Formats: sequence, structure tokens, C-alpha cells
Amino acid sequence: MGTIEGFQPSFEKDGPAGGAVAPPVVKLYGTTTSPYTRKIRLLTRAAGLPVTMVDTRTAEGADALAHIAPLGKVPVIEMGPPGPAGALDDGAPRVLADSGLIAAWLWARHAPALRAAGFELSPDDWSGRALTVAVEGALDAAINRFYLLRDKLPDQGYVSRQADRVATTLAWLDAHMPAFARPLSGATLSLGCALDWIVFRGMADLPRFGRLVAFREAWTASGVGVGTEPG
Ligand SMILES: N[C@@H](CCC(=O)N[C@@H](CS)C(=O)NCC(=O)O)C(=O)O
Repeated sequence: MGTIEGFQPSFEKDGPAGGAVAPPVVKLYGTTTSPYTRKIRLLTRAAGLPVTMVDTRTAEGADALAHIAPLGKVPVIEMGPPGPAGALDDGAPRVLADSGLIAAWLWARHAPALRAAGFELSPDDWSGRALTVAVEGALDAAINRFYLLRDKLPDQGYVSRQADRVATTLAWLDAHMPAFARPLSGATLSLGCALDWIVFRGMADLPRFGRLVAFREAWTASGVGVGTEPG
């Protein structure tokens, strides 16, 4: 039997003209080492939202990313097909290029599923958001330093100041971050992903920070991130 050109399998919901409507295809651009991409892999999995991962370490993936996201950072999600003005029916842009933005979008659209999976990402959690800024500031500094050292820049000046920033912020988090608990807040998710990446890349001396070590042990034991570990 031949194939019908343009054939789309039918889905439960009918479109305005009675035709079958395909669910939007969600592409997730990223890598399996990226801690920010990991946040989104975890959340889309918890939300039950199927995504097609585009590995941006391949030439095709990097090229596709460059076409949709000027910053060239990951994660990026791209949703399709486009509405008339390049936006989704609900007005959200088709391309979201920041893990915090993507997480907020997922919470806005999939809170019941995320709650059922043990997450609580309310935007009204101001102290949690403040903690997330600290976690991700340290992670940004660690990632920046990692790339600069990999490119053989000497470990001095701004490169070594980034190490100081990571250490001072981890010390602050060691004193201020609540213990790992459920439901998982955005700060908990960020810290779990950040600590795993920092250890994976050897970008800080984690054993100096006893409460963060305990946090990471509880995070690992929870199984929340299982199957998405950096590697
Ligand atoms: N604020 C961004 C940070 C994303 C980010 O820094 N991603 C890293 C990978 S984990 C990246 O793409 N780095 C490439 C670069 O800086 O050139 C987010 O939350 O998504």
C-alpha cells in the first residue's frame, strides 16, 4: 500500500473545519550535559509533555538553534505549527529561550500534572525565586569559567573571580538553602541540577559545604532526576 502525501494521522480533537488537529510538536534544543536543559527535561517529563530533543552538539542541531535563538544558549523550546502571526493560539511565542521562562510557561499550562508529579513552582514564591537567582548565578559563573579554562585562558583576573563567585555563593546557599523537601520548588530543582553539574565538571569543592552535600544526597535518593544525569 502506498502512502498518501501530506497524510496526518488523526487525533482525538477536531479542528474548526472538522479536520483532525495534530498536537503541537515541541522540540527541545539542548544537550545531555547542560544543567539548564536538564531542568526542562525533568519538567516536561513530569508534565507528561512529549518533546523531541534536538542535540545542539551536532552540526544540524547547532545550525537549527542558530536559526531560532540569537543567544545560542540552551535550552530552547520551539512549538509548532505556527499560528497566523507566528504565535500559538494562546499568544505565547513559539520559541522560548530560557529555562526559567520555559519552566514558567510549563507551570502556566501544566500545573495540575506538575503538582501531581511533586512540583510546586508558584511565581508567588519570592524567597524561592531569590534562592534560584543565587543558585543560577553561581551556575552561570561556573559554566563561564569552565568554558574559558577549556579554551586555555589563564586562571587569573575575571576567570578566577568567577571561581570566587561560585565559592562565596555556595557558602551562602549552604547557610540559607532549606533542606531538600517535597513538593519540589523551582530553587530545589535548580540546585539539584546545578550541584550535579558542578560535581560532574569538577567546578567547586563541594565537600566544603556540608548542608549542600546533604541536599545533594537527598536529591539523588529522591530519584527525581534519575535518567537525566549529566553525561
Ligand atoms: N539563563 C539561561 C542560561 C542558559 C545557559 O547558560 N546554557 C548553557 C548550557 S548549560 C549554554 O548554552 N552555554 C553556551 C554558551 O554560553 O555559549 C537559562 O536558564 O536557560
